[in-house]
Amino acid sequence: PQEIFLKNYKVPEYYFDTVDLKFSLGEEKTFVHSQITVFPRVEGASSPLVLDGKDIKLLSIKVDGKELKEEDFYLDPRHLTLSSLPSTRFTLEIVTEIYPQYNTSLEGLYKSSGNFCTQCEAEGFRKITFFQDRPDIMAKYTCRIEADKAIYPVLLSNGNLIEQGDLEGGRHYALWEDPFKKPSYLFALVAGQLESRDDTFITRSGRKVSLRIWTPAQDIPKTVHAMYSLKEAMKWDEDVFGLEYDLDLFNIVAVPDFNMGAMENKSLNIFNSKLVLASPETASDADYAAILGVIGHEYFHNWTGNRVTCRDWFQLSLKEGLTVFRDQEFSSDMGSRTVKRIADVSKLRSYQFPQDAGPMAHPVRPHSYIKMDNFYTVTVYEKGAEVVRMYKTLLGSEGFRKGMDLYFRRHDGQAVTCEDFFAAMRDANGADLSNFLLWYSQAGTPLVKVTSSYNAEAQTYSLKFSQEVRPTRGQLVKEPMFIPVAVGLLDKNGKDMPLISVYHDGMLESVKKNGQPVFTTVLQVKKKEEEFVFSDIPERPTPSLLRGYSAPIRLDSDLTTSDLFFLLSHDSDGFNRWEAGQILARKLILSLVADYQQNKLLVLSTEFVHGIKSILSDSSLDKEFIAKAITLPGEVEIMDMMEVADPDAVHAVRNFVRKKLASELKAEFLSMVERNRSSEPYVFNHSNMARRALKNIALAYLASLEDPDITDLVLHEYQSATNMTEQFAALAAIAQNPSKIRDDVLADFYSKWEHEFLVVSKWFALQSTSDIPRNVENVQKLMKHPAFDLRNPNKVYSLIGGFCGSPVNFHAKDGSGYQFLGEIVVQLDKINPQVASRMVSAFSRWRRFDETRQNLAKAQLEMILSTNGLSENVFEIASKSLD
Ligand code: HT7
Ligand code: ZN
Repeated sequence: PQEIFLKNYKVPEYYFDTVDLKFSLGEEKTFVHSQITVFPRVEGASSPLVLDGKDIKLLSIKVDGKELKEEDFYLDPRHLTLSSLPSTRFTLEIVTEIYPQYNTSLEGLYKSSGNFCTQCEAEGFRKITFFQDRPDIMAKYTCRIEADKAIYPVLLSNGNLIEQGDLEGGRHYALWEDPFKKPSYLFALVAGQLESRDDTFITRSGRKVSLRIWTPAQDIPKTVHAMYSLKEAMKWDEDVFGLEYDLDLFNIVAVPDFNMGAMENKSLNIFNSKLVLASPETASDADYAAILGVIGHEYFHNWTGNRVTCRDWFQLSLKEGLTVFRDQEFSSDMGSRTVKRIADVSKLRSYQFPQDAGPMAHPVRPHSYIKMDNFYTVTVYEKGAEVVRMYKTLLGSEGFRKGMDLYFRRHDGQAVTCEDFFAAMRDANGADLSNFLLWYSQAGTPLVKVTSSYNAEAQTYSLKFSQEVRPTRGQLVKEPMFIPVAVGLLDKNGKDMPLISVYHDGMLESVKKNGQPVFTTVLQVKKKEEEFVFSDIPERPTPSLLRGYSAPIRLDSDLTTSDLFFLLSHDSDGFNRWEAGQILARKLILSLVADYQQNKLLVLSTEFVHGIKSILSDSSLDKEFIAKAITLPGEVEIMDMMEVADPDAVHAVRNFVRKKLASELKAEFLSMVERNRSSEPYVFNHSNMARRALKNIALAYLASLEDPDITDLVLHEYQSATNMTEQFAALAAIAQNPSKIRDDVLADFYSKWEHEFLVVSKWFALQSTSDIPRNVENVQKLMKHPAFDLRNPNKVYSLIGGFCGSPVNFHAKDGSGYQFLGEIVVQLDKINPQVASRMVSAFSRWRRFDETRQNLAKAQLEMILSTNGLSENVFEIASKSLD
């Protein structure tokens, strides 16, 4: 397979002006007629025009109406190369034949539950017709769709519907025109039996926009929340960024077969049904929150991604990092900012940190790829969002907004790079962002060490920073990064001290804002070693470092256990309050893991139990914050901090701590369940979600006790629940421990919900992630369950992805988990390479484990690589994992 490099980017030799597509959709064959107006970048230059094409049958090519002679084109398995072309603007017509009904890759044009739909990002358009399938080719499109009227009554594409009518033989057509230039990856088509929920949105300039959410008829009642989310997102983008929607129609279509979450095609977003459909009975609070965030995300792409797009796929984070940041901010504004930040940072630590420390480590802007699909990663998305957040931290809200405004002023309608975004931020603020661009090019999580000292005589407080980025694949030497560290100092009563000035680099700099002292200031750490000295500090403070998690780094400070308990109860920065508890929990679990490995008796510190108890009883705290604060760090996060990851020890110790807390605080947890019941109908809002979160975590703690009275209580919660959030939490609590009751309740849940595809996926996930011994056998059985289907990505993610996410069974020392995954990857690769390569990624951290596990995992990777006809997707991940 060929590796593609950022450094080899070349501007296209030809541009496309207009693209007129005609689809004739059929059960056996689909014909695609494409008419493109082409112009050379340099008039008179006679370069060949190389078009991309994959798995499509070429029927004819015409240039300016004349069939091309055989000697003037060359077809290979991936390209169609045209030569002897006119030296000025010309018309190119190409007819292809495709077979969407056999397309199980869910890329290009395919069928989902009998309906036609498309997924063109990143390189799926080339599976529809021959094209320069790259994002810097932007053109205006029309799309005429012709299909059987009874089977496909609804025909949708991008832009405005300008004509429709009936044809002979029971067929009909619709003609769509998109007035905005777009790259091919934003093209979309949908044809099928669908109904819509309709609404309108009036933009702040008074434009009336029709909103339509399309699903099969029976699912329409489940689109209320998606419509609410869309309207909130449209309003938020106007309020916060001054960005209005630009067409008269916005369509969303929900499909059950989709490789990722959703796709931002211009005015025709296509969504995985999981991220559209919700009712209180079938969707949990987490689902409701995810729908809000993803509907927002795809809508926000209309400006960050569509109006201004990427020059090439290496720049993916330009649109994805920025749009994730925007959706995070949107969700924060719709709920609790602190809780959202905690959730986002937890995700970063559990998924992105391990990626950054493993063989798949890559910069936010990768330098090379074999298959672009493999780079839709937590690094590009989540770390990319952290990079955008750092601009805001450094420039302030107003400065950030000025940068965004300039970015749109300069680049509307263009395909640009991460440097263009950086330049807009810098120029709009006249800011010195020196080596900030390293965040785009250097992989790995910086490790920052901080030591502090107080000088009572001089009344100064010093923070000394040192930073290191470990070598990653292909990047052995690293430069120091530009790290914004937001800092506050707490006095002995836990109040924020006023900050006035800081000595740095031999200069005394005021940190005041508008002549007033501040309570948080952002230190710009840029060198390998650097000191900042706060002046006018009358007593030894407790530092609150990296407030709000102001940079995506690992921080190692000299805070003592008592400092951390102090911050846990006093820090005015909610994120750092939570963080103090997490650091304490991580330290505690790691030291117990060492005890466990030496067969020592495990003892839980009473100080820790009291810390948790005081959070539980603090009525001034937000309930969702409490739920987060008493959630122990995940097993992956803990294993990530060990020299050699030991899944069995981490699992045993985390369970021990959970159970011990449950028994010490049983009365508190019981009262939390009691006090947080409600007989009101389900409402999705912060206070109700917070209440349910607290009740559910209390139930989970209690269930770990394996006490028959508690089992009765949990069963009662399960049976009396009127919404999925509480019903599923009770089911999960019961399912923790193997028993007849567990089996019965799981069977009961399935029989209640077997006709709800999305609930069945939850049922699969609950069982696959279970830590019960030898769970691989249950998962193998579930693969044969009539509701399981290897062709449906949601089911694969639930059952196989879920299993890999449960360390104790996936990393079973007998290799059973690895062998199971190895076999599935080979099978799945033949159906859907994108999904198979997501699954194979579970092996990539194999070097973190002991020798026995290493050998077993490595053998599976080698087995996968020796398979005939392996996709490039899986090849790239498996081979880089072995590197
Ligand atoms: N921009 C979208 C990316 C996407 C995608 C990429 C590769 C393969 C399938 C895909 N489906 C959607 C999603 C987003 O908004 O981030
Ligand atoms: Zn996106």
